Amino acid sequence: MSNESLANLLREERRFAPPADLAANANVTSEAYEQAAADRLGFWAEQARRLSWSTEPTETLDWTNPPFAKWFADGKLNVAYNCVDRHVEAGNGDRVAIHFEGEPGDTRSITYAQLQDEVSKAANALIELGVRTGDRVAIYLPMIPEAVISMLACARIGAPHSLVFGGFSADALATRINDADARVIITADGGYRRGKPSALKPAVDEALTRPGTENVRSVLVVRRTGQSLEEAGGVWTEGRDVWWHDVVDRQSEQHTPEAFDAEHPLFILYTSGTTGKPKGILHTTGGYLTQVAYTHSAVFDLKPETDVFWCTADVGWVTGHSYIVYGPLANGATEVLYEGTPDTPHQGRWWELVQKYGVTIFYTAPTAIRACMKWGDDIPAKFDLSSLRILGSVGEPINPEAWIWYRKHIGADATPVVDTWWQTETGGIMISPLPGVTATKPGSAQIAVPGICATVIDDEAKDVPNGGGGYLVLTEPWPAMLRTIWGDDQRYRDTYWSRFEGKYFAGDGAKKDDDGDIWLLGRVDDVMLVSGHNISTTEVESALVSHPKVAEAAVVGAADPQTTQSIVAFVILRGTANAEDEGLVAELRAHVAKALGPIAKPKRIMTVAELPKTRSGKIMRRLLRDVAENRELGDVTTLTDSSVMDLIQTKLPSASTED
Ligand code: 6R9
Repeated sequence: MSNESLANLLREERRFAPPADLAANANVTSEAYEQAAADRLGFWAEQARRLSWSTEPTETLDWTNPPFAKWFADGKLNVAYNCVDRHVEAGNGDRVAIHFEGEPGDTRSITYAQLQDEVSKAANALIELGVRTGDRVAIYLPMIPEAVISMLACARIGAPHSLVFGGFSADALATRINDADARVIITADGGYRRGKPSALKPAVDEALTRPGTENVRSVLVVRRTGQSLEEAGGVWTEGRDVWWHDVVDRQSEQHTPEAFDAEHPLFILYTSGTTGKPKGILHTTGGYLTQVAYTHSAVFDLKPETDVFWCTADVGWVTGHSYIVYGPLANGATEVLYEGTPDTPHQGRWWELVQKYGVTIFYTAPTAIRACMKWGDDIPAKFDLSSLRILGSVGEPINPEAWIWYRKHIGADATPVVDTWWQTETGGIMISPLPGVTATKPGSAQIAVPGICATVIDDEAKDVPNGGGGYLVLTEPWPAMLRTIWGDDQRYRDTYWSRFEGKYFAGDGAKKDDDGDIWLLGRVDDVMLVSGHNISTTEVESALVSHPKVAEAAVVGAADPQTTQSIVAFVILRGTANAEDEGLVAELRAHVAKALGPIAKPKRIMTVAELPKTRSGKIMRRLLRDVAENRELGDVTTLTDSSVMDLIQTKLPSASTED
């Protein structure tokens, strides 16, 4: 698409109506909004009936002690029973739950009946290792079936899990083990990444030498790569370390799940936050499972008999918890689990897997979509992607250019794209189009899903009118909400509930367009103040990426004596563009000025080869601000690749331009 036609498309605010057949057979119709608006709690009580309870709840929400919510408090259920056993009991034991694809190409398909056996054995093994209801288990695994099995085994015995992403260091692992006071760790010798084995167990060994980790009794180790532990720098500690194949494989396949209170802790998941120690976000059982099951069915229109779902997130992030493990499995879905990176061994690997497994619903992040755009349209074009019927996006604002590319080149210009806004803290999807109902708009997450109350307010906590911008808030409690920060109720209150009385402040900026649809504008900490104007980093980035020579962009505000802040942009060019092209910077500045007005024109633009990102793909603007303000770099430990920053810093003097 030419740049001009894209601009026209956006100017028209073109909407894409739901495909007629999808709308006719959709799981959710527009009535759901009316029903939820008329009786919100009644709506959620009805959604809770999707689950199998051993004691049906009679209470829906207890909000007598805000911000501490209880949902379905007198109900009892077992999460693993809901995600596994009940599907077998319903006669679907032969349905594939997980199509696993290892990075080296090894595969394993696990039916619900097999999953029931595996989860039961792992639960029995954890009990043998002394894990009791309420004990915390840390899970530090690659994307292999044992990660899902371990999570469900923990849920089955009521032991809250704490996943630590396999890319995190020994230090990050130690901090999380310590904070949650974990008793057992489940890990692997390693996993495969970019064509090579990548060790994990040595990081566990190192973490367990740190103070505060003394209560870890056992380390259960999956053999995945078969590498020598000693060569990888680890040690086997007799009496503490045990192999999965020694301990789990010999267990009985029988385990009777016990029902737990709806408010029993299900998991802790740490989010790094910009300052201070990581926050252990606590999620509980009944409300969480209700919302993730409902949203997975409503937002992805899941038909468990025929769909093949694939969420590309890592299980170590909340997206993996809610939309690889708990939502899809509660709904009896068939899904793909892929261990590796999208470009190993070639840049078409994802699309090859879509073709191989006949994936119908695909859920990924904008950063990945932009990477695929950069690699070129011809790559997905080599594969048969005709099975796809719904595409999802999560993790960052998706710029209209990437949205349209995704729909056109992956979705054959026909599949709805659902841009889903939510957070680790919200547990499940909160704002998103519904594929059979909403006419979608490129770049906008649009409206809160039925039963969720979100709005945009100003500094005085007043709703902004259509066309206005401000802070995104949630005005009513929701079933999958975090219950607290593990061990720190006061920090929970202060972080989320103190900025605006009685409202949950998500930390994101947003605007409402003329139709009242919500557009996310990034973290408010990232909003720039230029000569008295608030300018969103997201909007300037989106304008830059709409230029045909730009693949990706990150924008920050740098302190400026004249204008308070000035806009500094870091851009990655598309394959054919030349970084030394003198005219390009001027062209890009003019392009932004045309799209957003002269005030939003970046003062400096630097071309770079890579951008600093967290391991879940979010741009670390804090580090770019350090560069733009010539400061020493702050904490780089959550960066995927710290050499990126060296590269960017060396580029600094030559590539900048002043007004
Ligand atoms: C699920 C997840 C949460 C933050 C959130 C926001 C950003 C996520 C988004 C989005 C715009 C979307 N975010 N989805 N921004 N549009 N569709 O990503 O959780 O890792 O906790 O991050 O991600 O800034 O506040 P988490």
